[in-house]
Amino acid sequence: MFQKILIANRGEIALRVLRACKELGIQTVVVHSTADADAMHVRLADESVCIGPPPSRDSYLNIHQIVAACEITGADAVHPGYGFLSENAKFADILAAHNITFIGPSGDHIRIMGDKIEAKRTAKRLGIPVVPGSDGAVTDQKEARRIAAEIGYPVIIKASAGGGGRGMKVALTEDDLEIALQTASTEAGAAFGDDAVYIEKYLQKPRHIEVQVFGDGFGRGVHFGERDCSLQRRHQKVWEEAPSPALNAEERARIGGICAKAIADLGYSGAGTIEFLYENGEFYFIEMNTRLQVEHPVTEAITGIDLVHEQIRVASGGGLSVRQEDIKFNGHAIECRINAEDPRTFTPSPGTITHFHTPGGLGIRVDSGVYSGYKIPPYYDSLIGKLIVHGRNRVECMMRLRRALDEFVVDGIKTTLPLFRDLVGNADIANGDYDIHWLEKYLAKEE
Ligand code: MV4
Repeated sequence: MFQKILIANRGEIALRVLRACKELGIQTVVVHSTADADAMHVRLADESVCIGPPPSRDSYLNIHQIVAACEITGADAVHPGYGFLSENAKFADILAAHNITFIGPSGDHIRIMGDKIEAKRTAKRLGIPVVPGSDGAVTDQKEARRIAAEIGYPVIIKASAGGGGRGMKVALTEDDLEIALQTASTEAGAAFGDDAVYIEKYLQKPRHIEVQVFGDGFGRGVHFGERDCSLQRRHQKVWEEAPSPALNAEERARIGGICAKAIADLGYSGAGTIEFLYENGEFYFIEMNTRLQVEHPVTEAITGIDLVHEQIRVASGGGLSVRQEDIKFNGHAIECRINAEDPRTFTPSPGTITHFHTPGGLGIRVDSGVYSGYKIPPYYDSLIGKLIVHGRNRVECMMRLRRALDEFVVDGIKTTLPLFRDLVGNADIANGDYDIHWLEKYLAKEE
C-alpha cells in the first residue's frame, strides 16, 4: 500500500480523495494555487505545496511543478481527481518514468480513449454496441455522402479529438452535409490541432446512460451498474441518478456484463466509465472516460462501495475488494450539482459565502469543500458541492431530496439550488420521463 498520496486537484474532489486516504491510513499531500490557500482540503491535508498562480495552466495543469512536489514530499502516488490532468496520457507516462504511481489507467489506455475514433474502433472490437456510422475518419465529401445515405439522415459529424460535446455538427439532410463536414473539420483543426472527423447516425431522443466499470490490474473486469445523466445543460450534467429509471434488471445485467468483459479483455486498470446513448431499448457506445467521475457517489450510494478506496487498492497492486457477484444494487440515489451560478442564466456567481448550512439525516450525503466565510475564487469551475440522496426506492429518494433541498442554505452568492427545488416537483422528473434534451427545453419554457 502507498505511504503518501499527492492529490493533484482542488475543491470537493480533493477533499473526497483526502477522506479516502485518511481512512486507509495514507499520508496526504495537496498541491494548490495561490488562490486556494484557504481551501478546506489544504487545511485538512498532512502537507501542502503551493505550486503557482491562480490560472490552471500555471498550477493545476503544471506537470513539472506537480512532479517536483512529489519529489520534495516523497509522495509515492498521485490521485488526479477529475478534470485537470486526470485524462492526460503524458502526465501518466511522466509519473511512471519517475517511479510515481498514477492512480488511474495506463497512459496507453488514456490515449486510446482520448482519440474518439480509436475509442470507438476499440469498443466495437471488444463487442460493445456502437452507433452506426463511418469506420474511422472521413475526409472526402463523396465518401461522406455514401455513408450518410447508407445509415440514413439525420447524421452527426464529430471531431475525433473532441468529446464531451465539443466539435459536433448535425446534418438533417444531404443538403447540410457538405458544410457540416467542412466546418466540423476546420473547427476541430483549429481547436484541437487534429482535423479528423467521423460520421454517426444522429439519435434524436436518446438518454445518456453510463456504466461504471473497474479493471483490477490482473485482467479482471467488473461493473457497478449504470447512471442516468440525461439531465444536462450545454453538456454540463446537472442531475444524475442510479439506477436509470429507463432500464430493467435484465438490460442492466446485459450491458453491465458486456462492459465488464470488455474491460477485462482490454487489460484495463482502475476506474472507467463507458458512455452510451440509449434509445428504443438499444445501447449505443459514444465515449469512454478513463477517470473517476463527478457523479460517482450515486454509484457508491446504491452499491455501498467506496470507489476511491478501490482506485487506491487497484493502483497499489492489491486488486479490487469485491468480485462481480459481491456487487449488489440497493435502492435509488440522486445527485444534484450545486453550482455557484445564477439558477436561470447559469452565469457564474463567485464571492463570499456568508452562511453555509447543509442538510442531514438518513440517506443524505453532501460532498463540498466550502464553508461559511469561504470566498469562491473566480478562476475555476463553479461546482461548490454535491447533494447525494439515497432511498430504498425512487419515490423515497425523491421525498428525501425535496426535504434535503428545503434544509440547504447557501447565502451570499447565487446557486443552482432553486432549480433543483423546481425539478423535484416536476411531473416528468417524478416519472423519470426525460431524455437528453428535456432540461434545455424546460429552461427555454421557463424564461
Ligand atoms: C450524439 C447525439 C446524438 N446522436 N451522438 C454530446 C456529448 C457527447 N458525449 C456526445 N453527444 C451526443 N452525441 C449521436 N450519434 C447527441 C449528443 C448529445 C448529448 C449526449 C449526451 C447528453 C447530452 C447531449 C446533448 C446534446 C447532444
